[in-house]
Amino acid sequence: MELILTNARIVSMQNGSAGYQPSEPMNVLIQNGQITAISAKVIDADAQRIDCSGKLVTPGLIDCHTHLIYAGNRANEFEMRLQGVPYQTIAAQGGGIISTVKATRGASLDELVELALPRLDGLLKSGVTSVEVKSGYGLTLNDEVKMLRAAKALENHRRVKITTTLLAAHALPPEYIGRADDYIEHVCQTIIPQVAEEKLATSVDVFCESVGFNLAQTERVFQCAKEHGLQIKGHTEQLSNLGGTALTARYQGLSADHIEYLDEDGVKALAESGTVATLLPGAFYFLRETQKPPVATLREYQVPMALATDINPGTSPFADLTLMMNMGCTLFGLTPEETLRGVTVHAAKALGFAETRGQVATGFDADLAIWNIDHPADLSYQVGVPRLHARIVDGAFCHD
Ligand code: DI6
Ligand code: FE
Repeated sequence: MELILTNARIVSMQNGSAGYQPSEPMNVLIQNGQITAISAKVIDADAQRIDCSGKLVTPGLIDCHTHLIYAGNRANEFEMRLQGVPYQTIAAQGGGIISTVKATRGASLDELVELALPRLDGLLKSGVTSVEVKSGYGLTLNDEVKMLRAAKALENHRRVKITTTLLAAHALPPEYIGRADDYIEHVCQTIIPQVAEEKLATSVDVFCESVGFNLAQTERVFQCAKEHGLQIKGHTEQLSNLGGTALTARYQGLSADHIEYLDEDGVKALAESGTVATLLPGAFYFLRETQKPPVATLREYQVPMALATDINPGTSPFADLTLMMNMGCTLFGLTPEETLRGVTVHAAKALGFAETRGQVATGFDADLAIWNIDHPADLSYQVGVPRLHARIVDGAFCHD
């Protein structure tokens, strides 16, 4: 399996800002799913040649935070919120995450896959080649396992690389009302060990929030995840400042996500641990939040910022990663260069793939997006105009 791309204007995202500037037309040799040479000279090899005709070639985009697997629909809650009912109130009344839990428990694995495919197709159309998918709408051992298996099964239906995260500590299941600590024990004694043993997820995430789990409960889950060799992620400081981000950093988490309410000490903690700050402007926009993440402070401390869709039925029903790039600029004041880094280099780091994904460079996975645009800022600029020419995943050319 060898492939040569010719006339590719590469936006490599290597070496800081230099990698944001499109190169002169180059040739790219791809062997066994990896980029093995990039050269201005003709590459002499017996391989299939694809003429990119001067199109831009970026790393395949990486959506490093999604809740792609779920059943049900929450358009009714959207209508309630527009009439002034807050998200937290809807959640407290049994709506919110729990309404999706009920629908997801009632769906089979195959149904969950079928329901997720159109959402996944939206992401792929926006140039995505890697997607992180969380559980968190099952909240029993069997239903969490079903969600993680459904997420993995997406790879059998589309050319895409799926990374799975266990989010059993997403919400308190109805059968545990008033017994949150007991549920956390169940997560730690039963769900995490089983998921680790079956290798159904590589990370564990917790919704650390007043409507989720408190700091002590979050720490209990992080400790258990570490003991089972799993990596750590956090939904932290989304609706209030509880200190979940600093806790995630203390456990060398891969990323702390949302972080609208993060303060300077929290930013420092991220900087010290090398944890990625993942910004989720879709949820900020859809909840009509006003507290913005501390972008200037994150820049000051050089914390890598990733950007993701957070696609989910309650707070971010958006299957387009380039739309998030646009929102990252308009709502959070990121530059188009920062947003592209956020869905490539930094998103790769947020998944633990900094050495193999997110750059067009020799030795990296051949996961690429080929675009009908002249400048990478266009990715953050236009919305809804088809620009993707093709994707390449592990060296396989996909015209989808
Ligand atoms: N934060 C969010 O925005 C989503 N989960 C989370 O922890 C919301 C998920 C939902 O409302 O279904
Ligand atoms: Fe989320």
